[in-house]
Amino acid sequence: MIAMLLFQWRLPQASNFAPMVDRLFDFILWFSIISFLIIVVGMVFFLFKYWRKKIPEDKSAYITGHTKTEMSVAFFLLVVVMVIFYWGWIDYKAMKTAPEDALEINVIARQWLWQFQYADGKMLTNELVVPKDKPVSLIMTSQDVLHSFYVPDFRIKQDVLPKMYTNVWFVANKTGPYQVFCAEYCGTSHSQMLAKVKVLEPDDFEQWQMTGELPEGMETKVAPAEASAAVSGAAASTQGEPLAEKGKTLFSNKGCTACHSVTGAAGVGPTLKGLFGHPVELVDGQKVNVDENYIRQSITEPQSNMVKGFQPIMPTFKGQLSEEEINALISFIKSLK
Ligand code: HEC
Ligand SMILES: [Cu+2]
Repeated sequence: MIAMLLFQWRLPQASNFAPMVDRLFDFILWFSIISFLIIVVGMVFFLFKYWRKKIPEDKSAYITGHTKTEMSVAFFLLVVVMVIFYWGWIDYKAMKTAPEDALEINVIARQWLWQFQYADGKMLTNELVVPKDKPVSLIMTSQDVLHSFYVPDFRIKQDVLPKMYTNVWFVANKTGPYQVFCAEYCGTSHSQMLAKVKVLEPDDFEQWQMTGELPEGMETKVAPAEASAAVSGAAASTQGEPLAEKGKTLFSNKGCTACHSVTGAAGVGPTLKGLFGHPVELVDGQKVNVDENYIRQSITEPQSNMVKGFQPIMPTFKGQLSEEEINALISFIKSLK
């Protein structure tokens, strides 16, 4: 037990970010330990060395300050803080920019469960299945309040907000199930808002995508019938049509086709062909890059980012589309290369 504490006090390192985060953590930890020792040992040493009893008559000199020493200590500490800042900034940048070829999965958080929506139409509850050694990018939003997606073994934690998307990515490099927590207090059953990330060998992942079967030891535990998924942290999965297909159907059912072409021809509204990932000029002359958040905002609050050269006639679809449906529409618009 003590040996475990001494040698295994660190959490498992199961993603590309884990060694990175731990290195910086170790640096700060050891710097603090060494500084602490230098200060405390020095203090105790001088305490005994200048004990009054030993030199009864002498009074110590009254020192008002020593600019050189003070400035060099301050400068040294400034350098250390800058090193920590720069180091953290580099790591942070790496954690913020997902590679282009990442597998994208939509995450919808709500009181009190996690839903994972795959491009092929799979929808999992409280269970995220990913391949080993491949970058996975999560595009996350919340249906109600603030949540936070936290996987300690991956060293990732990202707030999940209503009305917008936040992103986190990782490469899981060890197979196995890992615990997901919600790290933002979100109401009564916050502590039950649990999920598992299941990291599979690439072959097993392909197999799972086709058949829905998980390899031995990774099977989903079926929840007792009376416990609903919403409060028990139980997992469930369904297979629907591919996300972009679903989006295409919605696009005509919701009447988007009346104003938007997907072929490149401008209509009452701008064409949505080749929109994603490109800059758009707004009425105020501002140029913005089209990402998931931009499209989401265009659909729910069309007048908040008016495209230059068009009239403010797009009706708002706020409250008329579920998070799943907005994800599907975005997936469809993304596919219009
Ligand atoms: C009545 C016509 C109309 C309908 C219906 C309509 N839109 Fe629009 N839409 C517009 C106009 C006009 C603009 C450009 C002005 C603006 O930004 O609001 C626009 C802008 C957009 C943009 C930003 C385009 C860009 O080039 O930046 C997106 C994305 C969008 N609409 C998606 C949709 C979706 C999805 C639907 C269906 C759920 C829809 N629209 C329904 C008229 C419409
Ligand atoms: Cu939560």
